[in-house]
Amino acid sequence: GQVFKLEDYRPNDYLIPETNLTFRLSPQATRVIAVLTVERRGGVSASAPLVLDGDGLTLLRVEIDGRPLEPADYMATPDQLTITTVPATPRFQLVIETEVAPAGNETLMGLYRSSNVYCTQCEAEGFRRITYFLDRPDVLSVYTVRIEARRDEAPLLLSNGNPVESADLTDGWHYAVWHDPFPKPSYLFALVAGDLGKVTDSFVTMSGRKVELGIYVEPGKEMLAGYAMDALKRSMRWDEEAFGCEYDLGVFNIVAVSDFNMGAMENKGLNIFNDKYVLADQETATDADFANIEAIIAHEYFHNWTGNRITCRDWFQLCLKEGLTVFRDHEFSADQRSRAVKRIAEVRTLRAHQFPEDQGPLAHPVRPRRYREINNFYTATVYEKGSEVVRMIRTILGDETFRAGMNLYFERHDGQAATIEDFIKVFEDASGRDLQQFALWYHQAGTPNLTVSSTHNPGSREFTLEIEQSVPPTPSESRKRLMHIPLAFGLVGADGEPVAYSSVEGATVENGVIHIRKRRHVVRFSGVAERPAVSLNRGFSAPVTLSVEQKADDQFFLAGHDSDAFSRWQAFNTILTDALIAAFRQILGGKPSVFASRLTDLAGKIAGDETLEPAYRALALALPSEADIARDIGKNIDPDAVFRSREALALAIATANKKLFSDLYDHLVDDDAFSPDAASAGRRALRNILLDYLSLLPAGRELAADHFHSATNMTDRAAALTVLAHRHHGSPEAIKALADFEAVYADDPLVMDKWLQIQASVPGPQTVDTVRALTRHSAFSMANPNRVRSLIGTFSSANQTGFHRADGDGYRFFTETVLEVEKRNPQVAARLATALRSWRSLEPGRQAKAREALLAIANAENLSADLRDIVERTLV
Ligand code: B3K
Ligand code: ZN
Repeated sequence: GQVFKLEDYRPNDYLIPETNLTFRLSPQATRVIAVLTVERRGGVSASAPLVLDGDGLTLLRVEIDGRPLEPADYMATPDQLTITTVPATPRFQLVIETEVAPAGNETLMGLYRSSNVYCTQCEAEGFRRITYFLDRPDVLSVYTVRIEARRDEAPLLLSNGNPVESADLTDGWHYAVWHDPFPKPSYLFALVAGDLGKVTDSFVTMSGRKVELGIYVEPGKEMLAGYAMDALKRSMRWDEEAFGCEYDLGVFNIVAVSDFNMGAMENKGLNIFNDKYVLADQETATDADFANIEAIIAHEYFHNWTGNRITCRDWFQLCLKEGLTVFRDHEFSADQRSRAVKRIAEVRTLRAHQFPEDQGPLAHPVRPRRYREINNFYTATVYEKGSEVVRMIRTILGDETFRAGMNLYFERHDGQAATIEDFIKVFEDASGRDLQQFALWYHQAGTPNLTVSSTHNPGSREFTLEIEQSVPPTPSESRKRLMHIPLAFGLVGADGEPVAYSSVEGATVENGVIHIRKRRHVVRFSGVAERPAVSLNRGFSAPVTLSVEQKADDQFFLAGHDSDAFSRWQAFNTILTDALIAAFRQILGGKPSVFASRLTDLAGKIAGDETLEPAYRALALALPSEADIARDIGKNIDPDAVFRSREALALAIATANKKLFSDLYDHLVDDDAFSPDAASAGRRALRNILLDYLSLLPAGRELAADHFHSATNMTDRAAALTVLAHRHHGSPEAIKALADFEAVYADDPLVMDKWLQIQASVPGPQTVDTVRALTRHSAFSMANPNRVRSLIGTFSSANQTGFHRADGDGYRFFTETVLEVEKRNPQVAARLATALRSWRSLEPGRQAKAREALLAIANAENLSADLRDIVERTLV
């Protein structure tokens, strides 16, 4: 396939300032008439051909300025329309008529049908499946859209912008016209038509304009949209307060559909959502679902300014909108909930998804320079690491200067398609700082590592930190340049208070941040009488790994005393990780795993510490996942030994704290009416993790069964079902709970997704058979991305012992399924295939089998560009 390169960027010869679309909707044959105002850019020769993108299109008519084109004047293929003879005038009108079949479109790109609703997905390159166009983000156009449909089939007709008019036509048809005054790239176009239930509300903006808000859902599900609506209004207010961003149209609509390739899409004025991120109540959604809905509603809404008003020049700049918008939604959630808890959760996610990407064959810079398939670059690196990079800019500049830079960004680039260079420049201009070395965070792949050691000299009262940076080689980038790493730190005295120092040399230290810019810094703090404990990378100020020579005593001290909540959590997490790695080695050596009592004691202390938020305590008690442990071990992974080490530690903690955990569990029972707020969710999270521990002890199975049957919300019910299915697999209690759950929720696909997920993640070699059987269950469908991700995605990316079964059967199932999904939906298949990205860190036996599985995919016939790209990069 073709490789697209950043350095090849050049603007197109033509622009399309106005786009008029008419849709005559019908499931098998929808007519699309595009009336485009085309403009030749200044300086471009009149003989330059106009080359429009298409994808599987059937051309019915093409006219310029009212006259049909002669066959000699154009060339049409399904994937391109080239107009070879273009009028000499600088502007002309081009009419293109195409026909598309939404009903047969299982790729879920372009115009398709989801449960009888017409909807679109155009990012990144889906618009070209609707009509021939300059389908690239730097071509901004003002859209007017007329939708015609049968009123009984589609009483509701929506598109971007504001409604202009609507009326009946003959023969039971009707139409509506929408106009979006803001020029936008084609990837932000959207259309929805169908029979949907509506929830309405309104919002008054900071300048006093009233905005009509609508959330559209499957009829009968209106009562499940209340939380999403509330989150939307809070997002709109927050963006005004935090960033001065005001909404700019008279209406804002959200539509929930059940077949969707990702979470949601920020189309101007008409966000389209995976219904999983809209519909919720206590019966059907967990606290994690509520938090995700809040974050994604906010994320898509925030794109209105960071993405839509200011868009990307080309797809290499994807992080310009995505990294920045993730940063904004993280800040929003931090303000709505607990900042410390949110930060810990973010870092856990980053480490679980971005670190393995950055440390494996699919590593790429936050701003890539090459791609074969852009849809494969909607990655944790672009999104999550992209957000961390924006966070570091704020850390370096300080809140106020950062905000000034953002204001400059909105002022300078509103209405433009911008680049990462533009983004960095606004912060350079706002601060007067040189950010060129810092900009390497956008250009260089790989997770930097900092090696740190310390010495204290009581005689000279000098405390010294030696810090050395290295950036590992990544595919096609063997040599790395030195990065600018803002490392937040604290020196903590024996009383837990910050240790004062009189001066520091060896690095710039500002506001508690050491600026690492060279390979090696020897940072000397003078006037330090006693040896302090060092708290490093406070608040996770930089997305790096640390190799610290630190005494275990210091680690225990910081886990109990660090004033930075994140670092305190980190200290305990490091203790747990170290213990787990040691246990893993003991298991491989055939020895029993033993754990220090001060570790299990500390777990108890944290669990019972009433000065800490319950949500924080729950996060601290959550052991590193099997994948986390494997990543930290790094190579030669035997997933079964990892699993056993984790189970052994869980049992040791539970046994040592039996009485405490059980009292706390009883005490945390909540009789109040359900509320999804962060504090209530935190109490449920703590109680549910205690259940997880207690379930390992005698009578744990009965306790979990009780928890399940007495649950009054989905959070508790799903937590108990997980405990039963995972820890007491095959027991009568587990079998009964799974059956009860299925009986109650059989008609609710989103809840049945949880049922599929819980079973797909049951540890052990037998699960591959369960999953195979579940592919034939009526709750499953190969055509629906949510079902596929719940069953196949969970099994392959969240079940280490099942998927990596020693005989390779997990991989065989995976190969077959990925290829089957691919026939319908290449994008979803390519995403699934990334589950094998860390195959080289497995022990040799599994490694060979994983490689065979990847090769089997690579050698399959008619492989899509999406899947080929992932598999070939993974194998390199
Ligand atoms: N911008 C969309 C993602 C589009 C993915 C295309 N393959 C959702 C988001 O990030 O907000
Ligand atoms: Zn986004």
